[in-house]
Order: sequence, then C-alpha cells, then structure tokens
Amino acid sequence: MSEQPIDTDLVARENAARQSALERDYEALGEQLDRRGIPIDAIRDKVAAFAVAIPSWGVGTGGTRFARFPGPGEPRDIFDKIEDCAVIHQLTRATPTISLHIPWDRAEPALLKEAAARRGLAFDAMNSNTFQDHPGQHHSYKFGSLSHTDAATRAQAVEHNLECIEIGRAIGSKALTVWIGDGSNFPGQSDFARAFERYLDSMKQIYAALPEDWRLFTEHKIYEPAFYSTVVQDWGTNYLIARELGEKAFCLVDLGHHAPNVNIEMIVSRLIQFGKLGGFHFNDSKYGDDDLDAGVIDPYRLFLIFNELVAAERRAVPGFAPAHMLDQSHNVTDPIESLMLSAVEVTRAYAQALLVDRTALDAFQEENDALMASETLKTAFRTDVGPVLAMARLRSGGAVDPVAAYRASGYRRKVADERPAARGTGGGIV
Ligand SMILES: [Mn+2]
Repeated sequence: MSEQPIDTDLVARENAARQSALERDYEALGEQLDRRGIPIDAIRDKVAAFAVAIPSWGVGTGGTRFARFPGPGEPRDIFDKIEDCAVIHQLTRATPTISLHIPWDRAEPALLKEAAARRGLAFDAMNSNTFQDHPGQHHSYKFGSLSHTDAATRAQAVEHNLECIEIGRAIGSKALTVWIGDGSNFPGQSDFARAFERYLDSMKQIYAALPEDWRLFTEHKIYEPAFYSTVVQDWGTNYLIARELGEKAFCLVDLGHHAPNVNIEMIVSRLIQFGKLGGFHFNDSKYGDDDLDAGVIDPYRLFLIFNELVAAERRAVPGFAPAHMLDQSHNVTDPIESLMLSAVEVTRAYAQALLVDRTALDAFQEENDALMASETLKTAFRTDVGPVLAMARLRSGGAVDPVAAYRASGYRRKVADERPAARGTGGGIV
C-alpha cells in the first residue's frame, strides 16, 4: 500500500457520513437504468477503470499575461507537485499518472520515480518546452524553435526534445507531446510553406529517436503566442504531420485550441476514423484558449466528445487508446480542488456517454429522425450519474465528496506552513 497524503481515517469518517444517502441514490439510479436495460454495476466498473493524467504544472496557480495571484502553499518543485497530485488521486481515484514538463520539472530520474512510486503514481506523456527561453540556452526561441529560420536554433530545439525522451525513458513514460509556440505576428513575416517544411524536418529527427513502444503526440493551436499565424494551427495540419512522420505519430486535441464554436467532436470522429487520434488535453473555454476547468462552461460538448470515444470503443477500433490529460490554468481557485472536480467532470462525461442507447441512435439515424436521434443523446446526458461516480470512488478507497474531504483535511493549511510563499511573477498559461 502506498503512502497517502491525507489521513485515511478522516476520509473514512467523511465517507461514513455520506454512505447511506449514497447507497439509496445508487439504488434509485440503478432501478432507473435497469428499466433502460443498463446494468449499473457494469457502468460503475467502467468508471472505476477510467483515468485522466494530471499535468504537473496544473497544481501551481496559473495566471494570465496581466498577472498571477499565487495561493498559499504553492508547490516549490516537482516533488511538492507529486505530493499535490497524490492528494488528487487519493480522493478521486481517477488520476494515477502525472505528465511532466521539461525543464520545469527537471530532477534526478531515480528520485522522480521513487517519489511517484511511494505515492502509487506513475508518469504519463513527457512535455517539451521550446516556447520560452531557459537559463543558459544558446539560441533564443523569440522567432520560433523547431521551425526557426536558423539551423542551430532548430538543432537546439530538437536536442531538447531528445532529452525529454531520455528522461521519459528513465521514469517509465511512453509518450512525448510536442506543442510549439512558433508562428508569426505579421502577414509576410513568415513563409508558411518553408516554415512548415523546417518544422517537419525537425520533427522527423525527433521521431527517429522515439523508442519502439512510444507514441509521439503533436498538439495544434489556432493562435497564441503568435497572433497572425501558427505553424501547427489546426487538426488538418496536425493530421498531415502525423501522416508524414509515421505510425507512432498521433494528433493531440486540446479542447481550448480551436476557434469558438468549432465542432470538436467531429474532428475527434475524423481522427478516429483515420487512426490518428492520440489523445486530449481537457479544459473548457468561452472565448479562446481560456484554460477553464473541464465542463464548467459547456458540459454538453464534453459529453459529445465522449460520445464519439465510447462509440469507437464499442466498435473496437484497432489500436484505439487515446491518452486523457487535463490542461488547465487555475487562476482563482485552489488548483487541487479544480483538478479534482475536473477529473470528476471528465469521468462524468464518459459515464453519460456509456448510457447512450446506441441501437436506438443507429435506427433513428437510418430513419433520418433528427429529433429522436438528438433526444437519445440528451436522455443519456440528462441522467445524473453522480451516484455511479461516487460509488466507484468509495469502492476504490477514494472520497464520496472529494472537495469536502480535502477541505476537512486541512491539507492546504498544512502545506502553506511548510512551503514558503512563491513570488507572484510570470504567467501560467501553457
Ligand atoms: Mn494543451
């Protein structure tokens, strides 16, 4: 049994106070689902097996380009971050892995592995960083990295990605995610084709260094930090990259990296159909890459994305194993609370999508019954699956109410005493 950061007796007491109400709610929902021909325990078991990775940078307070307002007890280094991630997993039982960001999380690999293993955690995809300059680096990324006009700058960016793979190998990761800030701010500043050619050339070098059992994820973003054009701007370009690189290359879909109102679930469907969906960065947004908590603005969109994923799961699409990760900026909340609720929201969307009557949906689609097809989805979405999620957590040692248990534990006050206040400089959006 791994060491738990929150007192397990406290979690047990918190759960005991809620258990009988939960059992009644679970039974009532079970009866309702039974009438729809859905065995509730099977849904609960699928929910219990669902996992989403925590980004190491998510446990620190985020910020905007205007300011950052750090909270108490912010993690000082990757080992504090692992501790905070352990809290999230202990109470939700949905986040067994951490996604590291290099160089922010650079540390002795053996120590990283040991710290995670002690908490029962493992490492998800590695993330490289060539969107800012780091102390001691020779060439600046001000005008780009993997697509830079200067060969030495590109070589430095490639080298950094190779180092990320090396660290990842040492700590048991199986994937590298590459997002670049490369692009232009003025029409004419950059030749679109030449920049993309240089990018592909750099990525081919990274791909060549990828271990046999690894996957390479490329992440597109429509704008920002470059405001006129970005080199990897949309899913079409992302798909071309994955096709050019080879069978270990896949597209990563960050929900915030599209224009408002873009039909993301349809992009997901296309990438599944052509075997190139690598995974997700979950978050929510109203205007752009807002990095808001998953499901707070548009839970229906999150559900519709999971509807595509569950449909693919049911069709047993070969090689279908998308990586799930949160990628958010917590500017006004306790990041641990935000990440716990976001993990719950992502799991909720998955559970709701499992309830879709696919036989009925197929029939309505064949009959062109638009209204009933939509209602079939809505019926699943409107079902309050809360008791299923809570029961899955309870049975796997988590908290029935993760935020209540966390607040009762006083964890934030405790770490605030141990960790000196961080300086409020720098942005937090990634
Ligand atoms: Mn992202």
